[in-house]
Amino acid sequence: MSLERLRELIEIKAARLAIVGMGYVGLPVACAFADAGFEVLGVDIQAERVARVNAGICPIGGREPGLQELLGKVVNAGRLRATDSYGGLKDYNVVFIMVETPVDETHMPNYATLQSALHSLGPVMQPGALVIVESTLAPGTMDNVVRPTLEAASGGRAGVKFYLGHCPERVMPGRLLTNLKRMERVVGGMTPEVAEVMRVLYRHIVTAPLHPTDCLTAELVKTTENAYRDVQIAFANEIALICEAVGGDVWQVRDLVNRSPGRHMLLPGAGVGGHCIPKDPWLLAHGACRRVPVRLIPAARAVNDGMPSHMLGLVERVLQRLGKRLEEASVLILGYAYLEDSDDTRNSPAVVLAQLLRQRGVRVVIHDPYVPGYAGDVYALAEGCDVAVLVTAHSDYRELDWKRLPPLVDGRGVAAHWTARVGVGESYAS
Ligand code: SAJ
Repeated sequence: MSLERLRELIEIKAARLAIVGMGYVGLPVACAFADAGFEVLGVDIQAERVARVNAGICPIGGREPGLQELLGKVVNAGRLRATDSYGGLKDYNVVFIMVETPVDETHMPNYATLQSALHSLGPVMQPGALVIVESTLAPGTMDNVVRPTLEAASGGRAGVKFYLGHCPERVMPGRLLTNLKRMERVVGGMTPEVAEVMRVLYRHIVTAPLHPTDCLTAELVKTTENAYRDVQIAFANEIALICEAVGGDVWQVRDLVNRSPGRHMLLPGAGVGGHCIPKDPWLLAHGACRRVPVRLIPAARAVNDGMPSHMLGLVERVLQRLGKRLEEASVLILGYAYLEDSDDTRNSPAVVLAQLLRQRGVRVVIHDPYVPGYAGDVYALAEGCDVAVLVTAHSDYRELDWKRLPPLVDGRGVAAHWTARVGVGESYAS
């Protein structure tokens, strides 16, 4: 099929769309395109996830406003169905790839899932199909990994047998559908003509501006925007450590700094979690291919990754004042998710802190109103605990009666009554 013909089919919503990966990125996109009027096939290797989608039951956790309703609507309308087989993809004009692209313990990209999807797609792909990768990629991956893998698997060449594009996702747990519709997107095409077809396609579900560009730029934008945020957070954390060391209060310092034009210091905290920020800077650094001395990105990662152990230090100092050794203490962690008002615990600093405490023999009690298994009466859980540590500033915690809790180490500067606070250190007043 020619690109022109594909564009015509897309414009009248007659193009058939397939989405590989029915996770927190793929599922909302599948629902949005189906709701826009396209016939959509979801592909996922997890049979249980496929069954839930076909039953109209949302397979991803968390509070995602509107997603369950939309899924039920489009499945009942027969516009979205799911399968664990790639075989049907020969009938689909556009194939989105939305699978995980993690980094390993040496911070190298792990593209095993991506390559597996490409190897499965290649042999069955419709001639002239447009393949769009939304997964976050190290700069250069589309040209050096995706293209050659798909050419080998399909026996054809990019631009002849298929077309390639990269439109990095910009999802946010808790706001999947809203972000999808309202956030600007970079649509990177292997050629300007492909980028234009992608723009026409995404216009069906995105109301915000769409920015056509090339694949490399799209890879750079996504990894840069998250590396930028990681460095910003690391700066706030380093200022917090300095303030503690010299007896300052980072929360007051931050407030006054941000009154200076053009300053937007972010929030110090107990660490940086989630599915994007801890990973994407490493993808960007990898893309630099050691051609430049990447120093700031690893340094920022080290600062942020060091915050859970800094919190351990604050806990230890409070316990010392109470005359308690770590190994005989009980500590209550407030907030296990990585993000306030979320149930997502991926790469959560609280998980790291709990491990560090347990390694030192501490009895750890965890409360989190959003994470299944950790909700419940926080005051009851606090019984018998020597110290509480606020790691994630869930809205629910802003109403706590702190006097009913043990001495608090406040990891986000939000508690009204605390004994130690990140960016301040110990308070001898309380
Ligand atoms: N964090 C801080 N201080 C801050 C901001 C965040 O310590 O000032 C911590 C959070 O507690 C969390 C981690 O960093 O543990 C990540 O928080 P986040 O607000 O960046 O939320 P994420 O990880 O969901 O990031 C997503 C990203 N979106 C996409 O990748 C599409 C990121 O690019 C967005 O900037 C971010 O949402 C956002 O702005 O909400």
